[in-house]
Amino acid sequence: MKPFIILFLSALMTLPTTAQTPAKERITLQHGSHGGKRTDAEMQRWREYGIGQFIHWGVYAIPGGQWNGKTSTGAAEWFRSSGLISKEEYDNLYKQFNPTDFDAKKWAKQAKQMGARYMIFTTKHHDGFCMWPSKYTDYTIAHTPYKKDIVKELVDAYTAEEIDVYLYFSIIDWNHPGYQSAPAGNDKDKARYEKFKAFTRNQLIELLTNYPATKGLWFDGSWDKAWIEESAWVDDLGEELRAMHPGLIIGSRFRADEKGNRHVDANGELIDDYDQRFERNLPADLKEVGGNDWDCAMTIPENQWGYHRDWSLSYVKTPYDLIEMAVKANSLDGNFVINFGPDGKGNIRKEETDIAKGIGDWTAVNGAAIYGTHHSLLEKQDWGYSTQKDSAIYLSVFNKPMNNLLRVKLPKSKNPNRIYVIEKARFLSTKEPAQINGNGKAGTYYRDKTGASYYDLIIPEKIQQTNQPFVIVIQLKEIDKKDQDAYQQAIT
Ligand code: FHN
Repeated sequence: MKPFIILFLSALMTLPTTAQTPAKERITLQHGSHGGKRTDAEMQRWREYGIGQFIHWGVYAIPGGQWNGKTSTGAAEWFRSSGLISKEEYDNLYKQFNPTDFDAKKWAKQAKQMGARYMIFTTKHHDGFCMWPSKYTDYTIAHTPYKKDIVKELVDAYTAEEIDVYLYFSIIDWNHPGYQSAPAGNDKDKARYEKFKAFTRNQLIELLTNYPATKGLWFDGSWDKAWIEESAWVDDLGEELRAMHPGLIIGSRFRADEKGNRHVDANGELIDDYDQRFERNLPADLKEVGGNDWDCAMTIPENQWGYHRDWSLSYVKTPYDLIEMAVKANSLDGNFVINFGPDGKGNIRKEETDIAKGIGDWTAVNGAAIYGTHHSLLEKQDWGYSTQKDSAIYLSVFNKPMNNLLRVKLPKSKNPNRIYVIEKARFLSTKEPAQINGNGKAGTYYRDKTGASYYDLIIPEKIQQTNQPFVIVIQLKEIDKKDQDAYQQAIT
């Protein structure tokens, strides 16, 4: 053998057999994540909401996506940029804003019936129009024919219904002369942007001062490079707001780290209290959630948040669709927020009213599968989603089995000599027990190679025939394998 081949082979033999991945070096950040998950009572309450209501309401509700006989296919709340209305016409719409049908108590009652435990309201969207009488601009509700403080009416009405209120606030403000999307290029622009920053800070302090019942701030439009570059200032502002309003909840859309990362910082850690990346898009599984708290805000039509007169432009979700999404969100440890876009007079459209009612009729019976729950011990199964609260496991069934037998796969015990069995099972709608096929006697359940067991629960005809998703709540028990048959006979 040639000497260089011998050298090469012996070098190969001295190499470690498994490749070592070097530990990722932590980047020192001043303005990244400020710690792990919050454990305080306010955040715990947030985690248990399950379902929320979003309301997008502003002067864009007057055109409702249409102007001079033309219809915008874009989002109605972006109508100022639709090209169908001049900026001047849009910026004068507020002079006609007079929602005489607005009844905050009626909205709050409807949200309560739907099962919303929190509500997020657009105090100011990208157009800069303020639904509260801000003293820092004239572009507010106080200068409309309506005059009354809409934010106050809503905070009071929803709080009275025990629905927590969160204030949506857009960083983008097309009405403020200092607002810029790109970082200032010269001193004049810098000075203008400083004024905009001071204005933004003042408005946020004003909101928390005027509406002390507010539980959190829901930021939007924070993707501009100009805002991202202000990471240190924004971080300080966040700390200031938290100090003045203990327990305040802020999601990941408020600020970036000093490297320009949004939502998660350069070390991959969540910025602020919960992840806001799942807009109109649910995560596929727990892995995607990464152990973080999160919410998903969802529109009823495809991408319309504000009032659009024409809902024929896209698929409109049904209560069934939205209930399924809400249960899925909770099975993955998130909250689900359903958006409403009232019209220019202050009415919630009939389609939304009917949808809210449909969801509410379901949550009134089956809400235990959502509120205060988290992902369950069970793995994801084809019939739907499972959630858990303490020892109760809720099986929410969206794909009904054709043969009236719901096959439920139970988890494998960590102890090889023990197995899980179903101790109790009942339907939430009828409160009747769910029977195990064959009473779970030998031959009527089976175990796979991994040791997981499967049971068939009998779906009675009257439940099978409804066109609604249904819920079975089960309690599991771990027993010695050798006792399984005797145990299953005992619970009949
Ligand atoms: O541009 C907005 C949009 O109009 C709407 O307000 C949504 C709600 O989350 N946020 C922005 C898009 O992400």
